Amino acid sequence: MKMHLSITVAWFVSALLSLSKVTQQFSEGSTSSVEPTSIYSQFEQGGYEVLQYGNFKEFLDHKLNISQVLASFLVKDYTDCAFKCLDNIGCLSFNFATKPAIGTDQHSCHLLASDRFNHSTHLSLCENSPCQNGGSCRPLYQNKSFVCNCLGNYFGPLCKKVWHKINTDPVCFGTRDEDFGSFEADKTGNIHKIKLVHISGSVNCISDQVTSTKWSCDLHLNELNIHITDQNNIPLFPGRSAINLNPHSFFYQLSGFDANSPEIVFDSIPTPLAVTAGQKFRIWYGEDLRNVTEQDNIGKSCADVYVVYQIE
Ligand SMILES: [Ca+2]
Ligand SMILES: [Ca+2]
Repeated sequence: MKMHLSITVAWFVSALLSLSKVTQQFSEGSTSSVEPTSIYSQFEQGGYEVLQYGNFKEFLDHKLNISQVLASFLVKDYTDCAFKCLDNIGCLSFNFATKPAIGTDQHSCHLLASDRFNHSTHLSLCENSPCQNGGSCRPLYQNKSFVCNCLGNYFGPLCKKVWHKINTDPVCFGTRDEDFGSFEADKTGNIHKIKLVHISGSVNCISDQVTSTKWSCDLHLNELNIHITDQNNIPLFPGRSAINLNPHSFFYQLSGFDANSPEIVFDSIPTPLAVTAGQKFRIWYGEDLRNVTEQDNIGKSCADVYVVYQIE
């Protein structure tokens, strides 16, 4: 008696990446509690790079009795049959003979238009909608994981964390004569990230500027000069270490940000900052805080303040 494997694959085509004229096609596998086997092929088609994926679940010693055979082949091995299925858009499963056909060293491969699950469910790394708060999920078949593309102020691996805006009116700060901006915590908690989102205006540490900046100075385009302090002007973000690097004028570098970044984020906070509702904070231009060469400064910038409370 001839023994068969019934190999089931359910798949569909999704995900178009229009950037750089790259198209990706994914096929997704059938439902199973068993770790499926992944297979993919990559080729050029009409100037596009095409990537096809299938997740296969084997049922040993079993032939799926489906009358609609899409195509039949003699193939070298199981993998060849899987690729034939991948290449056939109607193929949802296949029967593969475990022993070679009589008189040959090749195996029978039948592509099928259905599967043992009636393709009513599909196994996808994104099937259970792991991304929260409206985030979209993109499967990464090669390492059996996924990434979430989060909406709005949500972030984190599952879009569960949220940037929380704590100011109502824009917080504006000048560059000289103690012209700091003020905001206050809207609830009690531990802040472990804070970001400033630029709304309007510009600041500079020289009056004859060539380039206006949101957070710094014409002469320091790769640096920032913004400091968040408490009411006693004790620097909190980026904190003491940045100031110690440049005790003269309080310019500092922040990885990933520069003088004209749309927003700046302080997230390397060694200890979360415990705050109480109503506690007041200040945003300073560094030269104004330090009282050094501030009389030639010009401008004013306005920002929104977002934080992540640790309880979220
Ligand atoms: Ca100055
Ligand atoms: Ca000052």
